[in-house]
Amino acid sequence: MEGSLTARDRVGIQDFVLLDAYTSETAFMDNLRKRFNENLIYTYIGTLLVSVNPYKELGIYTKKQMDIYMGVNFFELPPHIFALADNVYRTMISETNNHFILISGESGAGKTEASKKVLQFYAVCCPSTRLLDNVRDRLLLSNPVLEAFGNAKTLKNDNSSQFGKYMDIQFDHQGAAVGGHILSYLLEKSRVVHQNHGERNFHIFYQLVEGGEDELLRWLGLERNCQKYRYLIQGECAKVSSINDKSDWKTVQKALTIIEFSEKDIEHLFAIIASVLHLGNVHFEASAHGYATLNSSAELLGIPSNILQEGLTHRKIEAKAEEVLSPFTAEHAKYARDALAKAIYGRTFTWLVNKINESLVNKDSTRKTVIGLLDIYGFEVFDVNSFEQFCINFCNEKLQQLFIQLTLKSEQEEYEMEGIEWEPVPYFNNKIICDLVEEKHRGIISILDEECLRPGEATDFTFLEKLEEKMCGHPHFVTHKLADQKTRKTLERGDFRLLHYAGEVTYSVVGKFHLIHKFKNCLLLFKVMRQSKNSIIQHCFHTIEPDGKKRPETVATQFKSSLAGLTEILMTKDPWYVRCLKPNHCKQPDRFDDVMVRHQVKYLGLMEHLRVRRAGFAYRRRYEIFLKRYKALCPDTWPHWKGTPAEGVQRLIKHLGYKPDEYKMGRTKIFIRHPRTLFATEDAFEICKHELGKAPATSDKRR
Ligand code: AOV
Ligand code: MG
Repeated sequence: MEGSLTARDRVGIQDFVLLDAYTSETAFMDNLRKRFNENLIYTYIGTLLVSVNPYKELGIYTKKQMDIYMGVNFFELPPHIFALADNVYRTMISETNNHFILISGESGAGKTEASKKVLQFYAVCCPSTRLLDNVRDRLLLSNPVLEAFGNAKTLKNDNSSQFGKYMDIQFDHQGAAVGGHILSYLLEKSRVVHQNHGERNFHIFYQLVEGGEDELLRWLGLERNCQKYRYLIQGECAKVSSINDKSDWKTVQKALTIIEFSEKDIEHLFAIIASVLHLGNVHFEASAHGYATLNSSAELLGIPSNILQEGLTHRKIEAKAEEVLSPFTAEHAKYARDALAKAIYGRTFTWLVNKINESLVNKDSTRKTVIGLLDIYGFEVFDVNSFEQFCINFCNEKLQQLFIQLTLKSEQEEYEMEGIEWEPVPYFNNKIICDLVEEKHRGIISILDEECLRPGEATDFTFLEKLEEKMCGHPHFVTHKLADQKTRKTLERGDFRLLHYAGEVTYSVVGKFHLIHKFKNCLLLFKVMRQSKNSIIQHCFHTIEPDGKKRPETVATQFKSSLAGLTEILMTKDPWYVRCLKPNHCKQPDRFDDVMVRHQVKYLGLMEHLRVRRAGFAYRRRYEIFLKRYKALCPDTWPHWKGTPAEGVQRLIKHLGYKPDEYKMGRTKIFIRHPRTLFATEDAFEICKHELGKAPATSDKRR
């Protein structure tokens, strides 16, 4: 027994629910750190999985590991992402209902890696027929493609997701993966034209330039030198040691073929990528070179170059009955060029997602159940934060809200269903911040819309003034004008600050919130794009553009609606959570920054979640499972119990000497008030196992 205690001391406890001092943040941190130092990056809070990014290969994701976790009861093995994946899968099969796994945490915490591990687990472990093998490959290979086009190196993460991704994996009644569907959310496309110092554009550009075959590059008019392209070098770090663009290019090429992109599609796709690079080199002071690259761009896009040039340098003014073209200043033309590059890239990305979805469609109409995987950009705070961070952080705010609603709700329901009384645990409810951003007529997005769509001279500053007027006194909103003496020093006049659930973020409004009147100037350009001979471009710009007559939707409103849609999708499914923590700011292994981790533990609400899990009863297990594990501890139940599991458990715990106030019998589960009780039982089980020379309880390998 002493031996097992020492082991526990060294590697910590694998489920926080069993922590004695469960309200102590220090005890929580001690346990997390202890485990991290032993390379044990996973710990449970009940069925929630906490993961700390190790920033090194641990060799724990092999096929052998998958086999170990396949079909084994959740708590019988050390915590693992595979255990969670397996548990979700088996619950789905046995209850024939839909589930989702919400993976959250800040940028670089390991969300995307976790989601890939889950997908790999299903790809390898689910039964399948030969016929469906290609669905499996496509599901897996959609990842490198989407990452190439949708991820980039940022200061926080060398492979940072610049789009939100929700993926449904569909299973037939035998549990085979038979199809999938991906929803993508707001690609942060401003980096197509601008990157902050130390950041890169999307991976695909570098992959093409570094890895593209000579012949391909010649055809695209590209040189094998990233330094030649303005859109690639603003962050001054085209080369990154952790990234191999050349081999990634090969992976993407292969993936595109397996997902069955036609040769024509692939040709058009890379023509577009190259055209964006050429576009970036167009400049508008009369210079022969500038026009040469404009010609290359036009050619690749399949548009006569004089028409593209006209579109880039003029806008259409409607005067009474006729249309007049009025020339741009060089400044405006640059803006139009960048707007076009972003629009082309963004729409092509959407096309790409749709194309992948086509290949994942399952045509058979029998009933399917799904597991949804949500991997979205993490909470971000940079030195300068703009509209993109505003959207990303709002998204995280919404997901936190969902987490709060679902955990409170499901816990409450469980006690209710089992006929057990409970007392709610107080939470910081971030609904107030969600409302601040999205409330109709009064929220920040509404005010932004109003300013964007208001005819006349709306500017960044009128927007800020409106905000100040409406938000005055709101506990989570500050501007220079509204700030107290102390805060004012750290706030610029053109900024506003939100006190998010995860911390303060200062957003720059000036030049960063893209008021839409600038966009209207580009309408002519969008018309031009519709004449393209490139089938993808044609397709992407085919949809009706805002013509200035109908009130168009702003990006912010579109995003808000898409998040509302996502919430709706998730609410109909059973939730599972992976909370990813980032151990340090330097992307380094074996470094556990206490202050930083503690902050994340706090804002992710892990302590409260633990408290809710423990409110009243620390532990609950279905009668069958409890009995199966511990039946050897009582002569009446070993080796076989003939009555109902509930009666068996009753007999078993009587024999173990559980006192009446230590447990409650629910309808299907036993609830244990204090972890000590379970510990004692678990220790007795260990000794018994030792004495019997083998585990009396067997894992239920069902597959
Ligand atoms: P993120 O998805 O949470 O950030 P990633 O999943 O891309 O973060 O992880 C960042 C990096 O951390 C990876 O590229 C790996 O190098 C390393 N890493 C993460 N998880 C593991 C693991 N389990 N084992 C080994 N290394 C790991 V963002 O997309 O930026 O919000 O937007
Ligand atoms: Mg990611």
